[in-house]
Amino acid sequence: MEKVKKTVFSGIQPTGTITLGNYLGALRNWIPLQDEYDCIYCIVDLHSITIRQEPAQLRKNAMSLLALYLASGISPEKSTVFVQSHVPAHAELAWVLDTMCYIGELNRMTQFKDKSAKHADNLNMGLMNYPVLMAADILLYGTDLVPIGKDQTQHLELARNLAERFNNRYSPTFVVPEGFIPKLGAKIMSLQNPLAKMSKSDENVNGFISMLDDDETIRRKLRRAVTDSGMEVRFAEDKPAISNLLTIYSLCSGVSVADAEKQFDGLGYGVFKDAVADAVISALAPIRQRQAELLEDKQYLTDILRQGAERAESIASKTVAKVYRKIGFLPRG
Ligand code: ATP
Ligand code: LTN
Repeated sequence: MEKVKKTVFSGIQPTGTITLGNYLGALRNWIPLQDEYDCIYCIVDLHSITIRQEPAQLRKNAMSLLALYLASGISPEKSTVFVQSHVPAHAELAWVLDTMCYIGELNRMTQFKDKSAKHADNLNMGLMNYPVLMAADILLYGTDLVPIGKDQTQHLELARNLAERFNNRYSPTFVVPEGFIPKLGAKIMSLQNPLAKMSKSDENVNGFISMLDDDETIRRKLRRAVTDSGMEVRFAEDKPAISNLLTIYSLCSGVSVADAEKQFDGLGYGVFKDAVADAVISALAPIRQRQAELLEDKQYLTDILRQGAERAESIASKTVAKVYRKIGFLPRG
């Protein structure tokens, strides 16, 4: 049966509080897609345990992330919102895809290389298999479009290759997904090092703005943000720090980068940084307030996850059944 609407799938790990980078590069772009697509938005907790997590904190992070999804504008009426570990099909398909993915392919992944260097004391198989589980997430739902930040393009490419490999080896089964990467904001950089990605696991808290930072903290972090030499507010390759702040300003205020350059012409970095702070605060404060309200009603949140898991499972379990049949596993009868 032809699908009426195309399918979107994306997810974020419940590893701490998400940053302005996650918001501008991913979450924010999920919202408008809800009107045009069948959207499935996942809290990818199976992925998060590739790095050690404290159980009580992990539970808390997952609820907090769900509330942030909703506070940012994800509608549980329009979209399917669920937790990855609630739907066993993710782990099941990941196993099948593991047998079709070469060690060399995973060894080349830059995120794997970065994370193994950072967590040398916990070089577990999950860290290496991470992109295969992500491929399973995407392929289970016949996903057409995957909204992600730039750092995930290599993983998406692997998902496409695994889909094609399965389709060629057996018969057409999986949709080969496309990435959806924003033109501006696909890689928000650290406020302390404009050559490194803003990351929620950065040990220098001044490098990132968390979605739950209060107004003062946001302003302080932006005032402390490193800048480039010179004093013009200009978007340029030799000005990575200012270009990053201009990107943040543009996305949070709605003013284009070109207009912002004109607006701050001759005003210097101090005035500019304060304006960036104002823009970020007005973007994040309402989300933060709404998130706190949502977290008051755990029953409401739990109900959303139960419904989401039911909907997701009804699609995903059919895909696994189809895959098992094509592979040649005996039917249960
Ligand atoms: P961690 O720091 O724990 O490795 P992370 O901050 O990279 O995690 P993820 O959960 O891995 O967060 O990513 C969720 C989504 O946010 C992905 O689509 C990813 O591409 C996007 N993303 C992450 N960091 C940035 C960033 N700095 N700029 C733009 N998008 C980002
Ligand atoms: N690996 C992603 C999170 C993720 C994801 C997905 C994103 C897991 N499964 C499926 C899109 C689609 C990351 O951002 N680190």
